[in-house]
Amino acid sequence: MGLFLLSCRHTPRMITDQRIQELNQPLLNDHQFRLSYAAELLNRQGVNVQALLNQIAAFQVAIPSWALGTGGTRFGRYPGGGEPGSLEDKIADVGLLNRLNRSSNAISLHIPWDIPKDVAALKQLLTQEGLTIDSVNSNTFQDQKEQPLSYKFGSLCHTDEAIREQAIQHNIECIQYGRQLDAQTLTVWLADGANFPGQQHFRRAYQRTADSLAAIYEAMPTDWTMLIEYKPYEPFFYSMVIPDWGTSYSLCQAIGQNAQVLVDLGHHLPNTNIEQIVGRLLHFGRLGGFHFNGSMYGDDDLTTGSTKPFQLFLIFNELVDGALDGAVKNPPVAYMIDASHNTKDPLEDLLQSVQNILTAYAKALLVDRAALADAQESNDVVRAEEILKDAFLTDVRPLVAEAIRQSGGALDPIAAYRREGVRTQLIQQRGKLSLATGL
Ligand code: RM4
Ligand code: MN
Ligand code: MN
Repeated sequence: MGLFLLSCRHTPRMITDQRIQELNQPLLNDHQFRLSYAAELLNRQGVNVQALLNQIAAFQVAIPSWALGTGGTRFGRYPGGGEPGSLEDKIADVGLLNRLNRSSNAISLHIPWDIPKDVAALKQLLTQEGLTIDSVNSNTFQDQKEQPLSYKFGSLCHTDEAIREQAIQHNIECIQYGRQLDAQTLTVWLADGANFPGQQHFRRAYQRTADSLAAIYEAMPTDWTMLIEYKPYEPFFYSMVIPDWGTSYSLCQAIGQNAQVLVDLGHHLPNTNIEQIVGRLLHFGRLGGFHFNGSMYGDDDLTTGSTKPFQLFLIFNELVDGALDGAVKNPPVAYMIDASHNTKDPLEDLLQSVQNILTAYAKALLVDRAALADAQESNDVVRAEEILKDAFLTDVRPLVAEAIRQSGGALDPIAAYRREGVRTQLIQQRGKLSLATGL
């Protein structure tokens, strides 16, 4: 009865498994035709197609609770309506995405935007939707109403010990909330930095941050991972305390084995070779997490793979290569989308992102690694590049669609979402003006 009331109070299942099968029906013929062609080509190259499909189907990328509503810029926000007003609504939205694409079975929470209230009911809802909470993210980049001390001049790096302590306690609270919902990862992104030369003592700010992070780490259960995310600029424009992977890495080294670097694709200056950073961190066994998004200039938070699909492929090429290399002792990487949607329907944007991620991953799986290693060893530059291009230019869309279909999802998740008029239904249920917590 409790469950029944819960699903009535919150968004009811708008697309059932059964309905997904019905929506797949008219697409099946064309799909089979395209799939058999793609599979035949791969068979001829000696690829085990079903094993490849299983790998694609197993790949899961978490959805951040803060990306389900409309984002904004400092100039404006254009909400599309029907946004999730509660954590329960957010779970329902991610459940819907996952039913469609079977590849986003976890949610990342941001505290205090998503403080769990009725834990038992939330757990029930998560089970019902087949979801887990993968990570909790602390927020010391905004002052909350009831918060006694301000983070205007920093949090974990602050000159005032009382402010550092408040920020440490907030992170420990995040861990406690996460434990209630069986999460095992704390993600720390610090907005700490300076806007003007001379404002902050670089070495002391670093050391205070390292000490604060060590205190949080001490309070963390031993089976948890702390992910330390870097960002070169924004919200501060002269310097950030953790601006780059080297700083994150050095902090992890100082803190302990369960501290890992988190790479957010938008947190690099233009033209940074991100795939090389990924390779380096894998080599050190310190790549713990990934935030996917699309970036032209900085933390643009656009749809993953929208502008630089080749770069996304090269990144996955490193990840796949690292996973296959027995010499790489990196723990499993936590994958998440970290995006903000100002132009598109957030749910459509997320479906597109997941599709682009799976596509890049599938292409990376197709790289002929033995041939590539051979070309690299013999310095055959042209051949090495052609091997990568060969995989990148393969049309893997029928394979991605088939992997999702075999898991019970939609052959065309965005078409299914539109066909069912999900946004219109959400607006009817939640109203035009409902706003999600988040950025
Ligand atoms: C930051 C960073 C964090 C995210 C916040 C909202 O730029 O990417 O991961 O939690 O934005
Ligand atoms: Mn991020
Ligand atoms: Mn960001």
